[in-house]
Amino acid sequence: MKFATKAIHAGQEPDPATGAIMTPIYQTSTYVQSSPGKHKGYEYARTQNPTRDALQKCIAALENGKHGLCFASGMAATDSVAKLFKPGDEIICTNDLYGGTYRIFTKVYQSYGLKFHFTDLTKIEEVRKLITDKTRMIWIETPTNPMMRVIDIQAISALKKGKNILVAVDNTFASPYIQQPLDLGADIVVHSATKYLGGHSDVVHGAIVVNDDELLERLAFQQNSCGGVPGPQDCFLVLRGLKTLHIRMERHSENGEKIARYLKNHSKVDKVFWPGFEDHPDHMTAKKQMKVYGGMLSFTMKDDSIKEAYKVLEKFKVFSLAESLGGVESLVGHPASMTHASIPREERLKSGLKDSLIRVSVGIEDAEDLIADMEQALG
Ligand code: P1T
Repeated sequence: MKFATKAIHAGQEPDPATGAIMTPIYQTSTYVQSSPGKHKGYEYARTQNPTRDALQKCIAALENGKHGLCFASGMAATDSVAKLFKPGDEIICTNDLYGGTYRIFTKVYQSYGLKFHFTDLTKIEEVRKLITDKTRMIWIETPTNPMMRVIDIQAISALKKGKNILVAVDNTFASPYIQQPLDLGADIVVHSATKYLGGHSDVVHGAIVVNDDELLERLAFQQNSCGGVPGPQDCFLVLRGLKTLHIRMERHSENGEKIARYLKNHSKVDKVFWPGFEDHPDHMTAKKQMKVYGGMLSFTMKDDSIKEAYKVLEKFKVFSLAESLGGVESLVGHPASMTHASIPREERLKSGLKDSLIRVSVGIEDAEDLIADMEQALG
């Protein structure tokens, strides 16, 4: 089946009890047993829930993967991946990434004995030098949050050949409509489904997709043992969001391109970071692995002061100033004081995240209205 058909049908049969076309919200914590251990495949809702099952199958199908697992948030999904490792294990990780991921790695898992190397994953030879016999995972986020660097998933995945290393890709910024990391050699895909998968800024949710049966077993064990599972209502909302993912991503990308090109020609703007530009440092990688370039971008101002950034951010009327991204509505954010405040300033500057950087999640409104709002905010 092609993507658009899978987005609407994968994992979803009319409800066997009633024929309901849409997967019901199975709002139950437990299931009846006719005799101890004798049941219809469902015992307790932390372990299984039919609404969650449908969603897990649908996300897996969209990622061209075999198995999906859903979590209460993107961070709960990342947490389950980190729990695969033991003290002494080393993880190589992109140095430009969501602040919350940096925080859980450095403030939670470092104290449990995992060692993290944050580095520029676009420099493949530098990554190769960091690999030791203790390396167990390479963590990719691409495009990166918020500098919009694009990491070559295939080239990084080639580095693990013959070694006991997993490659995990946080596919939140792209969504499976734009890129499918498992097809490029990755072992694990992670999502903050709060973003494009849900698509309407009305749910916090996470997901993992893998192909390997043993890896699924280990992750499902974490999911059930630690219990960071989503409720059935939230699964329903993400399942509904997925049905329009392909259409939304096309419009996010079209609008993203229009805003990026508008900003590039603006006299007050210094640099615009959007992977569709031919002069973007990773454009060739983006062209190779991304179907379209998406609706995320960031930019710096010629007046590189935090005051100037705040002045612009306070003026938006159609764009809302808020954390998060990937919803139908356009958002702007200030990473240094919002989503990436948990990364020390000197670390942020290493990946180019200046104090004046503004991040934009371009929604699917009319592009003319969005450009007019940019114009008045920058003016
Ligand atoms: O918020 P949550 O669903 O737990 O997802 C965390 C997360 C994981 N990975 C990436 C790439 C993310 O961007 C996020 C969350 N990010 C924001 C809230 C943000 O505004 O960047």
